Amino acid sequence: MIMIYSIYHLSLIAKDYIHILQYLIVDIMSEYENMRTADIVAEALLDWKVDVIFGLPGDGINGFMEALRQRQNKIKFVLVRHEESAAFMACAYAKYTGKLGACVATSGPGAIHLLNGLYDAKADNTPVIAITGTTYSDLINSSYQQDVNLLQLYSDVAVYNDMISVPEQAEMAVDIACRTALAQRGVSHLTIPIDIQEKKLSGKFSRHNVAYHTSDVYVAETIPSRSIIQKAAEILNSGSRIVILVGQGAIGAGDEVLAIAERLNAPVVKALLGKSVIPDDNPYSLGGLGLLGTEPFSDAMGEADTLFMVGTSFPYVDYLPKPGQARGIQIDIKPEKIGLRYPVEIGLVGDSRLILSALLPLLNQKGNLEFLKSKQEAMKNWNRLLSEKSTRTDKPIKPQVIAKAVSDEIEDNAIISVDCGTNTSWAARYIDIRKGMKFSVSGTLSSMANGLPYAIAAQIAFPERQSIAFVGDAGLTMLMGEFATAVQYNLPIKVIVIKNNTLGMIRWEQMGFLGNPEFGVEFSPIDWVKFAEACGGKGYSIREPFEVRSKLHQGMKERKPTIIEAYIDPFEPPMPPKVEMSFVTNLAKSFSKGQPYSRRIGLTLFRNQVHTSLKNIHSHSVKGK
Ligand SMILES: Cc1ncc(C[n+]2csc(CCOP(=O)(O)OP(=O)(O)O)c2C)c(N)n1
Ligand SMILES: [Mg+2]
Repeated sequence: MIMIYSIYHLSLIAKDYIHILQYLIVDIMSEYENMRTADIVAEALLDWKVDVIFGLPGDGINGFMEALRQRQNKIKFVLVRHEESAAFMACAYAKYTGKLGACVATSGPGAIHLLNGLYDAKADNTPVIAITGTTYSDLINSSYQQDVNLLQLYSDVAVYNDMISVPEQAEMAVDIACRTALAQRGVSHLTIPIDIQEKKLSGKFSRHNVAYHTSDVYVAETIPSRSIIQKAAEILNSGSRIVILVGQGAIGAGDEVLAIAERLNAPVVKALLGKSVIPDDNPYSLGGLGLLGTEPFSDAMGEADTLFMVGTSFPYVDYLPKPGQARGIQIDIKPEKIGLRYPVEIGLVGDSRLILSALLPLLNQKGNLEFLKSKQEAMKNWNRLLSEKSTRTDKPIKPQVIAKAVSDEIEDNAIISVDCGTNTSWAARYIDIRKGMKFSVSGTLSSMANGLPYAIAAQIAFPERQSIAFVGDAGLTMLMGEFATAVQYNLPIKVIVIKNNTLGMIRWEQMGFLGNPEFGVEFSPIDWVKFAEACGGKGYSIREPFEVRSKLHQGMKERKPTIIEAYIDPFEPPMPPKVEMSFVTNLAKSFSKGQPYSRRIGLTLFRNQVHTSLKNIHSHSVKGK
């Protein structure tokens, strides 16, 4: 008993000695000794290769700003005009580079402004770290100036959400935050009280903490066991009408996707976030799906006996094959996404490129080309229809004409950032992705206003490439101040505005989905040329059909940030690939309830119909000759 007692005590004493020893070692070794919390956070972010941080300071975060000022040759601070943009930029930076995105804002209002952009990152599974300030540690929750409970506010958006309350915690907190954001592909949030940002590390770690016990190592590549891949191969080998659906998670695996498509004679459908996975003119591509998609995709989904999803959780399940119709296989980096949208037999968790490479040798070359050929044929017809719509010479100009001209004008390595609205439909269908291009959008959150901040982030990440924002006028208005940011940083982005002075998409939703007359969708116009010039950039206006190509060409060649506004037909409907009867009856209902402009809308629809029919007659007769 006595012996046990004394051993216990000896061990305690030994532990104390180890602790004292640790303090000594820390004293000798500490790279952070006597450093302010703010500096430790900045150093730790650098260890995670954070090289750009987007934000806007305030007194709640000035201590951290000083840390950034002192490290401006290692970490670039980009000053925005609205914190929401900073979060969008961090998200886009991560999407376009594959790195961790970062943003910073002050306590209270600054942190609140970040949220929408952070939700964009959360919704699209994009790793971002947000650093915010919080009021003085001894005044938290006292209704002090800008005292907002940020931990509570960020609890829904963040996968890791913490307050740094002592300098000794700082490095560990950043390590966990960065690793969690990368591992869970989401948002990490660290908030630091004003006084704590200034507080220096004294090395007085708590009894059970050990300095530097966390690291900045991240292991990302994962691949399932061979037996599971084999099972997936068996299902694919037994399918005869296989459709491959790719999303954002397949970006960078385009060659592997195409190799599998060839082996299986399987057409490839692209969710919008995965538009850049394979080129639009590739014979295996059926373009997009959903409301913004193509008609052939819709037929392919209807006929598929096997659905192979790669890196996508495309939300509109009604556009997928009916449950039970097709055997499902899914690749996703996040296990919780497996089986989320479609019942799958096999879920392959891991890196899509690695898994596809492992899968390919296990797949037999299919002989039957019938399914693929029928869809390729349908795609030719679909492309003829798009070509007919994008070569019209009507005035007002059809938005499709603008999108197609942009597509033809952009460089081979362009990065295209698109906003939310009818502009998304035009970009999805008429801007053709070539190999090497990048493309993104606020996908799952479908927020307006992301286009301009995304394009800025893209240009910062890739100064040598062409960065295009294709946006609506309302979306652009929301964060238009960022055009001045582009001017300030000499970023020669090109912003193409679809100018209809309307919340275009909402007009059609109110009429076509609910059968109501439009309400609250029109706004007074902005002269985007004057605005661009007032900011110090360049502006072009396209009003006439004959000047579409020349003005675009001129605008794209500018070395300054440039806005090209295109006056388009505000009544051109963004039609789904297959028009449902309910859409037509709702439209009629909205007309009967007093929809304004019903005559013009009716006429536009009628003319579109006549135009297509005439073209069809014409092309048939030409074919017949
Ligand atoms: C932040 C935000 N607010 C509202 C919406 C709903 N919404 C979706 S599209 C749209 C209209 C967008 O108008 P505009 O940017 O002019 O594009 P257009 O449809 O005219 O091409 C609105 C209000 C949204 N998606 N995001
Ligand atoms: Mg608009």
